[in-house]
Amino acid sequence: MADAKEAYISILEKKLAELTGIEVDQIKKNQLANAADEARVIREMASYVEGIVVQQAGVAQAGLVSPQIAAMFSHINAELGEARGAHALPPLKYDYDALEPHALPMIMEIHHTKHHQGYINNLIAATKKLVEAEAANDVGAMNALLPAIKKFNGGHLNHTIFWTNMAPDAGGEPSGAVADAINESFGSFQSFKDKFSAASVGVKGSGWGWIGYCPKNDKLAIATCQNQDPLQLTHGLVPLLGLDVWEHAYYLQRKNLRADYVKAFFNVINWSNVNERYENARRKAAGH
Ligand code: MN3
Repeated sequence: MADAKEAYISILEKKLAELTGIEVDQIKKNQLANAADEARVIREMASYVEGIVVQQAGVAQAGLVSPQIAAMFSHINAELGEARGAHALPPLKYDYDALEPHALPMIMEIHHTKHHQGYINNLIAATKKLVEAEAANDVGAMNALLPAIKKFNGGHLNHTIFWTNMAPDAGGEPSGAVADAINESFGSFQSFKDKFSAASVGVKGSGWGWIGYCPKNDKLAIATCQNQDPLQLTHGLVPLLGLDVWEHAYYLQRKNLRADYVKAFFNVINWSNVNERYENARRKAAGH
């Protein structure tokens, strides 16, 4: 079993060298440096959570605890039906090799089972600390957890949406209500594609490109978020389509060429999922 896996990896490495023209050792070195940096950030946030000391402080009063905390758990609940603290890795609806050649199976597997799972593990730890802080009525500790919950809850929600936004034998142009909304909001599909691609390629450092639905004006908008900041909390838009532009999503296959990765994403967009999300968001905004 281990031998088969090694052989498989070595074939992938050869393919990678052919595709990119770069020696696998160099790719590995760069990738390891990126992964180490990401791991360091996550470790720092995890020890930040561990370091929050819950005390018997003042009694929690309404309006003092950030409403963003409850909002984030309600968004997770709406997406996955998960109660606060009971979070698990949602299985993909396709195999890890199903999105080839647009995403390497190795990237899909690591991204799903290591990165996404990592956010879930840390979210559970942060939630435990939150329960402890609530029991002690420690408003300071509750609010101190906000950045950690934002990162890990956002990481869980963003990836969950992202996996459903892709499918094998997908891509092309949208149809249904969301196609009309795209034409209305951006002029044409091509104009939307250009704007979404430019915004996603242009995210500084790690983050996400999104199309969201604005319940206030009943229109679509393109927005970007840093790190794992959730779209709804940051911009007030309901997420319909998200693109992960963290290097862990593409580096192994495309090195630093984020624009190529964004271009390839259009071949796997699951427009029927995006349309379903659009119709649900609209229904909810209309109050039925
Ligand atoms: Mn990711």
